[in-house]
Amino acid sequence: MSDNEKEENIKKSADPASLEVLDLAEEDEDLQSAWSRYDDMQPQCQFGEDGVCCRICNMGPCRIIPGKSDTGVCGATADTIAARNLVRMIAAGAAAHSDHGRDVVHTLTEAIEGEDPDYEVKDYDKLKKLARDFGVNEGNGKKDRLAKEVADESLAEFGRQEGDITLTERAPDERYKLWKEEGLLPRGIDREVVETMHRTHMGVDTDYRHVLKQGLRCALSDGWGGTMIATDVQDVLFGTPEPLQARVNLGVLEEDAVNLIVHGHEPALSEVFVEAARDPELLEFAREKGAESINVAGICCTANEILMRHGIPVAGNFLQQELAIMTGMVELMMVDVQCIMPALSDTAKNFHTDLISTSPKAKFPGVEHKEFSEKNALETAKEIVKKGIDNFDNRNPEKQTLPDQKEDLIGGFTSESVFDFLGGTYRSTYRPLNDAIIDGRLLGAAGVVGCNNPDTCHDYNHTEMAKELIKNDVLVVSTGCSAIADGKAGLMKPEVAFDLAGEGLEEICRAVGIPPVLHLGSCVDNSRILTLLSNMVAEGGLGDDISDLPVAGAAPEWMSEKAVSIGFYFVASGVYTLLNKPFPVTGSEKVMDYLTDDIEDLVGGKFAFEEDPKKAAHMMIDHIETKREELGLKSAMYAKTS
Ligand code: BF8
Ligand code: SF4
Repeated sequence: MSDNEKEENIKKSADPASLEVLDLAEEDEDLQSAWSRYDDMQPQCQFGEDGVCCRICNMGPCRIIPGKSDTGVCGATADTIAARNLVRMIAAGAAAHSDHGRDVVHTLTEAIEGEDPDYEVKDYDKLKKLARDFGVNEGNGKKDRLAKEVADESLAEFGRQEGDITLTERAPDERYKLWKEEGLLPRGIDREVVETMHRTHMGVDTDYRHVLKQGLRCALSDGWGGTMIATDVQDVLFGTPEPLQARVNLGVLEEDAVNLIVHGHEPALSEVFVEAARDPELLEFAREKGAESINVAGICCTANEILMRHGIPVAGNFLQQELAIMTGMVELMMVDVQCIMPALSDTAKNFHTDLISTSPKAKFPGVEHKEFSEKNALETAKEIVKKGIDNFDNRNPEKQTLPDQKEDLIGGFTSESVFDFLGGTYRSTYRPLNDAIIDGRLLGAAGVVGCNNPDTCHDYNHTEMAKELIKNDVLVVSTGCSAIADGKAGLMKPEVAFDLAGEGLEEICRAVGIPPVLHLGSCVDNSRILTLLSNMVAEGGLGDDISDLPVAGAAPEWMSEKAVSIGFYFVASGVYTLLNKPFPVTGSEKVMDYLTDDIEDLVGGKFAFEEDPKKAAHMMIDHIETKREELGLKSAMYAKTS
């Protein structure tokens, strides 16, 4: 590969391990990657990018060309078309998270009824807390009775026809009141998704503001509904994470071990997969095959789930899924749902890797399917592990590339555990966090979350934004692929605060031993951030609503429809939310204005778009400072750095 080509690759990823594999991959003309396919896709369709292409009925497809075809055949304007397309993205994102949540509730139900022998309630305290939130009387009954009632209540949230979903009551009173007054309180999750699809059918809801308002309500049913249920019930079933140490990046793959990768989102199978990989008989089988051990590592949010609860190493984030296979070191990759590139099938054919799909909801052409059922989870997991071990001696030494890079991190923070730390061991309290913000030691807090996208240098926006924020005494919490990016960049080690954090944040990290960037989990764990924000308001001294808090959110490399739903539920909860690239609605000035301006009058949060991560961080910092001023807080204790 020429120096020029290497130079070009540097623009593709900020992660040296990824570049090492990418450089080699580009020398092999049989190999493609998301980056090469992205290049092949240029120029991308401008109508699609602007959101002014409509194909929801067969009079179309219609596309808006100002001065030529200003409306679709039915008369729909660019505003209507862009708004409809966008809220359909929200509905799909909300559906993905919430269907995940529903499956977890099913697992809980079956576990209690004895149908899923491999699962049990691991966190009884969390169960009791959830029971209180659902108004289930704890009584002095048995754990199983309580779990059954909580599971029934959780399931009812999906289909509730009238009245709002229960967990919205976790929001501050002011926020709940606002949602109620504005007609934004979400009813059952399924109902909001279905109604969004109905309203965006040909010839139904065409006032763009009205359409977008339904988008906000639908997103709220995700954030405070399906997503929150997913997190909480996973904690009940698999245990609430506690801070722990782990490692991240492709270098976690091991030369002498059978490397098995779990990729996707739902932890039900990966939890038992981890257990299966520790089975003495399977370890013995691995040794017979010439391996020293069995190494399970994760990709994407499944990785975050088992990292948070077991310290299982993370091989990489979204754009590293193909690269992991290209190392030639992976015996087997097991996938379930969401963010799985169909291209994996072709990539795997070039290597010895066995690719196995497991979800009844997702099959991939050319990929072996081994359907997972909670009823025989451990058995299925063992079969898959065995298959991976059996593949160990098929490794081709000529096709191996093992980057060294692996970084230590502390993960496993939750809205509960962070502040057990900050608040001392006696009771969980947000007082020290709020006080640190009030006295100006901390400027505020930011959630930086979301995907990778080959349209942006991989990991660069996440890590540069996080660095700029911590330098200015903004505590960063992170989830999803953003958290993996920060972990790889070493930002989740407590000692990094000494070099990179501002003085105030450094003092806090030093005193309590936390990193300046906190790993809060997977994408459904964005609900932990909603809880955290509500708890900050409840602790007092920082206003009465989430929109009063000196905080901001960002998804600086966003890609998926889930990210659209997440962005909307944060804005609908009152959070200023920054994305690198706008939603595909730029063909409608009115929709753009609504999202970046008018929406603030409705919900107190709004969107902003900026591609440069440093500039974007400063927009977030400016917003945080405005909120500080509005609250009458002292100026920051330490000077701002630009
Ligand atoms: O749910 S951050 S690329 S892996 S969508 Fe996907 Fe985006 Fe990663 Fe997790 Ni979330
Ligand atoms: Fe065209 Fe209207 Fe049909 Fe959309 S709904 S495809 S704009 S005719």
